[in-house]
Amino acid sequence: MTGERATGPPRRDTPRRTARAGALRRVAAAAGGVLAAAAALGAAELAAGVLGRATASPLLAVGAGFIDLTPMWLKDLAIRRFGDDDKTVLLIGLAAGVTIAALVLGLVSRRRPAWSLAGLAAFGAVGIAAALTRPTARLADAVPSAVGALVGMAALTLLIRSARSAERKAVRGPQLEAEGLDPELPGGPKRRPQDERTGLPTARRQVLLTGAGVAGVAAVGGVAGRLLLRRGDVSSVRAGLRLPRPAGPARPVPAGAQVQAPGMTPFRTSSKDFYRVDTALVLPRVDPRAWTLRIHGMVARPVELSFDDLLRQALVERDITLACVSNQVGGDLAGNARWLGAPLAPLLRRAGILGGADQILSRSSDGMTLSTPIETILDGRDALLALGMNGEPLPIAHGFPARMVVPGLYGYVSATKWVVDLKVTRFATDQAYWTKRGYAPRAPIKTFSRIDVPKPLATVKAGRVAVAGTAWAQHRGVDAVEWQADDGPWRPARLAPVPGLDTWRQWIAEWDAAPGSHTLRCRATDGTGRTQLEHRAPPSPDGATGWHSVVITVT
Ligand SMILES: Nc1nc2c(c(=O)[nH]1)N[C@H]1C(S)=C(S)[C@@H](COP(=O)(O)O)O[C@H]1N2
Ligand SMILES: [Mo]
Repeated sequence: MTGERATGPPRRDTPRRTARAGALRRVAAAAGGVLAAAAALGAAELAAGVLGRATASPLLAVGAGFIDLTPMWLKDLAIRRFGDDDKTVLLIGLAAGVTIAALVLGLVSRRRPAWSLAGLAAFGAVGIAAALTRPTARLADAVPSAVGALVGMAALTLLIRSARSAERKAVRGPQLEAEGLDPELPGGPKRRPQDERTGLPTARRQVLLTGAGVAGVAAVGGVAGRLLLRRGDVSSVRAGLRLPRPAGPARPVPAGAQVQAPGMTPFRTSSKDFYRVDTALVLPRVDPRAWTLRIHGMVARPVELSFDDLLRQALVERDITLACVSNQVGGDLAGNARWLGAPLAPLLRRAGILGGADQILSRSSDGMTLSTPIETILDGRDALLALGMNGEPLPIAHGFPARMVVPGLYGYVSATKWVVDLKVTRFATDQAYWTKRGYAPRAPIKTFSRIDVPKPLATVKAGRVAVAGTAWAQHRGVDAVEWQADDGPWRPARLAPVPGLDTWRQWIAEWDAAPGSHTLRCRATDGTGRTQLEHRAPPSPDGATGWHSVVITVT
């Protein structure tokens, strides 16, 4: 019964109780920092949703800025360690950093509320700077971070105030209550009716209510913002698209293109297994009804193409293997798909290329730029403006509604996803994104071969063992693959047939394996007679070299 304590002797705070109360207050303060930060991010998300600008959401803008500033070695490391999950890892890291900063701000807010408010304002400024320096930024993109910072500051102020008043009451309350006075009535302590003095002390309840309110703002803002951002979703538009039949069908893939060995890589990569490499933290959602491709720069007649115009071109279907410059010796950042698209050469010729131009600087809807030598588009190879992949519209992650595909060049100098702009220019005039970060401006794919089976560190039975793998030298073709066990002689592998020069090529050999530990090696020779380099070089600046080897155990 509360009445009993009210008439008892005034409660004296023991040192232990004081220590416990202090710890509790610090925890509450730290939690307040996290709640205020959550409210800030939730409000910012809502503002981004209202604006329909995912790239202006502070976490995503800062993450994207981070990607742009990431040095080469770290980017290669991230791709090597995390592959397609590199962006998830980045976002988790960012969220962890924000949480720690928020805890610190909360703790600081107990003694120095002005500092913690200034801290929130500083985070807002970082968000604004990140959003405004995106290549596709508009002035309005500053709004989400600004709104977030203001809401966060307001939330933190409320939380500090309610905590302070609770602390004051915790000190004065017991004495006043002992005298039968209510410390929490407005206008100072007054006597209050006995029946109201029940339940949780109202001061602490008020802190909890404020905290819950702030958490509510965070959750509602975050969820509503996410829902609003889905307005821009183009999956249903994509699902409703019917692709025209190609005027130029693909050459049939020869029956033996797939070598028969358990665990072997499929000759055609399904779209869902196709590697993905790009800098997009938020996938661009480009509506084909609003999409246009501009061809301009050093041309006689600038061209603007709509998606309907693209569908009306004489489309061709081609099997082409893409490869990433970040692929390491033995790596799997490559995939072979059947692309449907319009040949790029006639489109460029329609615009009329002026003398002196040697580069196509392509640009995506998210502001990425890639440099492609003009001669590789005009020399008769199947350089495509692709809109279909493996019989379907391009998946959103692979460039919907349109991307470039140029056989023989690494992706970063040819395979522009979500492409919206082609500028005819010169290498001396314009530098693309990765060139500014130390990669070569031109990068033909280097001859590559790898052993797919047996897998590294596998254990196999002595006797006849199938050794098989994949080799590529797009647009030059693979003319030979040799393999070697330990330091034995180099022996030719059997090459599988291919539909043309632009896909990878599988190979297989039979090995009479004796018990023990063995090293298998392979190397390919391309259509110009040049053999893959033995020398190990890293992916930057223009693609890795070196012979692939695997160590296995034979029992
Ligand atoms: N818009 C855009 N296009 C891009 C990139 C990018 O970051 N943004 N990355 C390029 C790189 S480095 C590669 S290897 C290929 C990968 O294409 P994929 O993801 O469809 O396999 O896309 C290229 N096109
Ligand atoms: Mo790449």
